[in-house]
Amino acid sequence: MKIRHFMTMAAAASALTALAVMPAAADDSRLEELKAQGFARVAIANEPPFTAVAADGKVSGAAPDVAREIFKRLGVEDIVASISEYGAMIPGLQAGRHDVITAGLFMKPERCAAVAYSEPVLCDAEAFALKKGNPLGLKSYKDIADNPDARIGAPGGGTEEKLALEAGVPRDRVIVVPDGQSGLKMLQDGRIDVYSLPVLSINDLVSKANDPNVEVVAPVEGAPVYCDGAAFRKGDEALRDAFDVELAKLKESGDFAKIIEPYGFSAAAAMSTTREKLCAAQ
Ligand code: 6CS
Repeated sequence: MKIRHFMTMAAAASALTALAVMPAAADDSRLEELKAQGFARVAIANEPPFTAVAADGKVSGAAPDVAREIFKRLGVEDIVASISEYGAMIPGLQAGRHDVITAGLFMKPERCAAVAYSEPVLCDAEAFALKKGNPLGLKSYKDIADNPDARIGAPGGGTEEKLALEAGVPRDRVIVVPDGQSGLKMLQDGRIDVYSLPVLSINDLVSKANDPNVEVVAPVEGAPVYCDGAAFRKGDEALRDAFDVELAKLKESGDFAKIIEPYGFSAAAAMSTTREKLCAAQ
C-alpha cells in the first residue's frame, strides 16, 4: 500500500473517529425557522401584570417583555401575541398555533409532562377578590368548599380552578371566568362570592376598579407560591435550551430584574428555584 494511500486511509479513519465522539450539534433548526419568520408567536392571556394588550394592540406585561428581549438576543426580531384561555394554551401550542407560551402559565407536574418549560421567570402567590368585609369569611379554597353558599370564579383550565376543585368545591360552585373584567363584574353583580387569580393580577384588577365594595385577601391560606416559565413544545428542547442560555445571562446581568420588578415581580424569587424543583413539587 503506497504511503500516500495509507495516510489517506488513516486520515479518513481518524476523521471518522473524531466525528463519532463529537457531540451532535444541537438541532437549532427551529431557531433558524423563527429567525427566518422574523417573529415568535406567543400565547398570552391578557392578565396584567403577567401579560397585557393595550387598545392599540401593543403587547406588554412581564412575561412577553422577557420573551421579547430574549428572542431579540437570539436573533428573532419580535414576538406576535395571540390571546388564549389558560386551558387552551397547551393544546394550542401542541397544535402548532403558538411557538411558545409566555403567559404566567405556572409550572406544575402535569404541565411539565406536556411541554418543555424554560427555567423560572415569574413567581406569585394566590389571592381572592371578594365583597368588602369578607362576609363569608373566605381565606382559603377549603373555606369555599366548606360553605355551601360560596361560589368561586376562576380562569378555565387555570390553577385557581384546579385548587378549588382539589379543595373539594363542587364543580357547580366553581364558575369559569374568561377574563379579569368579567370576574370583577360577576363579583360586583353578586353572581360569584369570590374571584381568584394570582396576587399581582388581583391587585392590579382591584386597584384599577377603584370599587370600595371590593377587597382583597392575599395570600390565600394553604395555597403554594407558583412560578411560570416560557413553555415550548415537546421536541423543541433545543430552542428551549437556547432561550434558557439567554435567560441565565439576563438574570446574571441584572437586566432580568430591570424588566420584571417594575411590574411587581421578584427576580430573587425566580432565581431562588429551578424548573426541576417546580416540576417535581407535589
Ligand atoms: O398558570 C395558571 O393557571 C394561572 N396563571 C396566571 C398568571 N393566572 C391565572 C392562571 O390560572
